[in-house]
Amino acid sequence: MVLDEEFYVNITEHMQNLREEILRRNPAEPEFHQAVQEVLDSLAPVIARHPAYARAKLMERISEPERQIIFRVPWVDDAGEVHVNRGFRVEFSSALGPYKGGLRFHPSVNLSIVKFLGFEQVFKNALTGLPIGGAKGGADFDPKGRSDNEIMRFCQSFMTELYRHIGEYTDVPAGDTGVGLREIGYLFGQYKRITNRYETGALTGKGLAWGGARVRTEATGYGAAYFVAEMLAARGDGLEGREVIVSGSGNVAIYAIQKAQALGGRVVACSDSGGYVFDRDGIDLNLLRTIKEVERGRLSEYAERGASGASYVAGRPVWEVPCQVALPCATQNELDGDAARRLVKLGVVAVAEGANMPCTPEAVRVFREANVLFGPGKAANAGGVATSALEMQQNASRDSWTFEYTEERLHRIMRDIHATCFETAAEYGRPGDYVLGANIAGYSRVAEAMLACGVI
Ligand code: NDP
Ligand code: 2IT
Repeated sequence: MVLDEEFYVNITEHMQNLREEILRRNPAEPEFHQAVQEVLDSLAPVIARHPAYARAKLMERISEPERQIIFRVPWVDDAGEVHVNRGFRVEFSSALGPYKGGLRFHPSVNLSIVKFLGFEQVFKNALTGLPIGGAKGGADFDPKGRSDNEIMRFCQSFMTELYRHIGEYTDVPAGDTGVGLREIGYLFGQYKRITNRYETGALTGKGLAWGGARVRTEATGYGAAYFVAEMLAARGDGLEGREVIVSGSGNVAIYAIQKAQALGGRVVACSDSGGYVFDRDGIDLNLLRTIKEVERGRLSEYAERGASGASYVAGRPVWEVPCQVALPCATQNELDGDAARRLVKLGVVAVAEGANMPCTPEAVRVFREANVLFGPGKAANAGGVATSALEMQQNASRDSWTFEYTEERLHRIMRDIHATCFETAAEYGRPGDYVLGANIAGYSRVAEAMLACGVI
């Protein structure tokens, strides 16, 4: 279809007005603005092809959550002191399935953070091709230094409100930063007790003995490593022999390291909020897992107990370590324009976001201009939620799949997501632009479902 210039001018104006309206109606939410802006920047060509999307005001509707829940979470610490935190669940879109997305416990959590994560989740979940809508939640609770009993009481109080909003067909939370197997266990226990239902499909990321699925723990990190391998393969390249750095040392980082190593990469550094470890012999995954997963310790201990090739650099970001592949797997906006320029200078050829929105818009621009392969989070880290959807399938059929079968499903999903983003970018005249490809492909799936269901 040939489009005249006037039509394009109208679309650009429409997008500009929309952006201003979203900023005006959601003041003081910088992370949400950033996530919306990135999607809007990609959509002009798809709206040009489908004017019905604009007439139906789809983007106006998608950027307004279907429901936002904010609640008080009171709890008592081990010393008997009362604390009050704020809980959130933002149910963004049920166009493709029940609301689905993680819960984050971190002191930085606020409405802007939960909304940016929920908004991203809508498109990410659409990209998986599985029947899941988008949501996110959490609390401004800091689990660091808290005892198991304190964590349990907090989770029970959180679920005492949340339970009325979730369910197998309604909204299915999972983990995110600060919420792992332990927390999901306490949350599931309280849900079960209040509802008197053994409803495994109401939460994902559960333990194997109580309705959990194999590979869910590993899925986000494995998926990110698969995604970067796919991007490299599309350029006739691979991870074999490449030096890799990973930020973070939590759930996503640990399994991104494991799979990157399995695919032949040499992972030489990882980090936490205090600094980074550089290990010229390659990160010792067993040691890292012992410190982080078993002992819940700090990364600084790695160098003290690691082999002679390791050093801990306090107070500095990991992005000063030379590498060809970088996997940011910690948190939003952790890699800025300066860090991106440094990485480009040091020889980076591929970046895939294991975390949600870890690269600032300037960093993404720097990578694009330097022709660095860039996999946005909504594609590269979709393996976690995709495997959550596989957990829901197993729960619905009261089945339990093997590790090998589940991992093969995850691998295929990541290959499909890569192909979808790659082909969509090419189709819209921007070959290699995975940001555009992911946004348009995810948006199109949501848009078609919304059109079919009318104005709701
Ligand atoms: P974890 O809580 O397991 O680990 C988070 C890691 O990131 C920790 O090492 C933490 O260090 C580090 N970190 C957090 N904030 C900062 C910061 N400001 N600067 C440097 N390091 C920081 O979380 P996950 O691994 O589950 O999540 C990491 C990212 O991946 C998040 O963006 C999350 O939204 C995203 N994600 C997670 C999925 C999942 O299935 N878990 C799925 C898809 C995306 P410290 O211990 O010092 O705080
Ligand atoms: O950001 C994410 O995709 C997650 N935290 C996982 C969500 C899920 O429902 O598994």
